[in-house]
Formats: sequence, structure tokens, C-alpha cells
Amino acid sequence: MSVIPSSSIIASEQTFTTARTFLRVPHVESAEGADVAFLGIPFDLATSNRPGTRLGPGAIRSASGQLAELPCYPGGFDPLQYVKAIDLGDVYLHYGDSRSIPGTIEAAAAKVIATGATLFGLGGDHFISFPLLKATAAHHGKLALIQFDAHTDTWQDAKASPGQLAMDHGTMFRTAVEQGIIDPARSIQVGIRTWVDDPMGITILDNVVCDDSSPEAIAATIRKVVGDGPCYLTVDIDCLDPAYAPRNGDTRRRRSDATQAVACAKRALRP
Ligand SMILES: [Mn+2]
Repeated sequence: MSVIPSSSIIASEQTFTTARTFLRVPHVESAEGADVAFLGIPFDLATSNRPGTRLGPGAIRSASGQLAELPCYPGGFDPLQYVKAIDLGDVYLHYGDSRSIPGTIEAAAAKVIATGATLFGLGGDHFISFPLLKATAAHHGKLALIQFDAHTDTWQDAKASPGQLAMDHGTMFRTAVEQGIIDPARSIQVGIRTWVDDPMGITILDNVVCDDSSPEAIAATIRKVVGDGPCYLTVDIDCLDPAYAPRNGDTRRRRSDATQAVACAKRALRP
């Protein structure tokens, strides 16, 4: 039985008031009965430059309020009439016991995925992808990774103790390949503008190629590489030029803009 209250994009509260949830969907404790569940992961201990992404989920929710004010453009419809979406709030992370955090995130994600809802994680620095991938692969099997990013995050952490998971936002996709969580042959990284000696067998569409390609061409390549199996989409905000997200942790320039990235993702994911 569904426990999801009805919701409408034309909410009764003003966009700048009331409890902040993503797209102003209902805040509930369980994803049971939902099609889509938003889950905040307020984590920033793994970043190597500018911290603060523990405040990310709240900031994303606040910014999303106005997106849920009017019917979608183009199209003029209310997507929340077609999918039951809920916001579970943020995972409680014990910052005094940082080693417990990856397991806490993984367990929270597994609980959501077990209900059948599609999980959207709101970060948080990019390390959170590792426990989210683990929980997703445990349910769906080995995954294709579609990653929009300035970095491949497949570097090796030379300082990590053998056998211990490095809590680093630049190494987790290497670990995911090594542990058989993602299939590199079906995975693709889009918008990369940092060098990596070993791409681990993952296809890279770098920033130079993307800047000279149409969204249609990029999306076609993504679909060809990924195929029809289960996939996991992750978007690092630094895939955009810093002009579009100047508080992010990487200020390397990129010519392409948010419009191109959204167009690529929409076309790649279209059924
Ligand atoms: Mn990045």
C-alpha cells in the first residue's frame, strides 16, 4: 500500500518558505510505495580542496524550490503527477567516527533500493558514489557507470593502507572497477579535463571532444557504450565550467556549459 501523500508541483506554500525538500515533494521516513526517492548525503571529508559539501543537500533543496513552482517548460506538465517522488531527508553521518560513514551510506541506500524506488543521492563530495554504487550493484548486479565530471577519479592512492578503503574523492572509481562493482567496458566518463595515465578500460569523452560535439552525438556514444544493462549515473558539478558553479572545488576552465550537459544527459537517458 502506498504511504505517499499526494503532491502537486503547484504547491500551496510559497517557494521561499516552509520545510525545504527537493522539488517540494513530501518529506517521509520510508521510500515504500515511491517511484523516486531523494536522499541527502551531507559528506565532505574526502575532498582534497575546498570543503563544504556537507551543506550541499540543503542548498540543492533550497535551489530546487522554484523549479517546482510552475509546470515544466517546455511541455507544460507536472512531472509529479506521473511519478510518486519523496524526500527522505539526510542520512545521519557520525562525523566523530568517520570510518563508519561509508557503511552508513551504503546501508541507507540499500534500504531505499530494496523498496523498488529509484534512488537519487544528493551530495556531498563525490566519494559518496562508492557506497551508493556498492548498494546499487548488490541489488542490480555489475553496473555500467555514466559519469559527468572534470576528473576520472580512477587515480591510485599511494598512501592508502593495503586492503583499507581510501576515503578519497579521486580514487573510488578505480576501487569500483577493482572490486567488480562497475564494468569498465560498459562505462563512460564525459567532460574529463584532467590527465590520467590508466583509464582502467573505461571510455573517456574528454572536454576537447565534448566541446566539438553536439549533445546528440555525445548521447549516442554514451548509449552505444552502456548498452541495455543496469547503469548508474553520476554528475560531479565540476563537469561544468566554474562560471556555473563557482563554489565548487575545481576551477579549471571548460568551454561547455550547463545547457550542453543537461541536453546530453536527457538524450542519453531517454527511453
Ligand atoms: Mn570531479
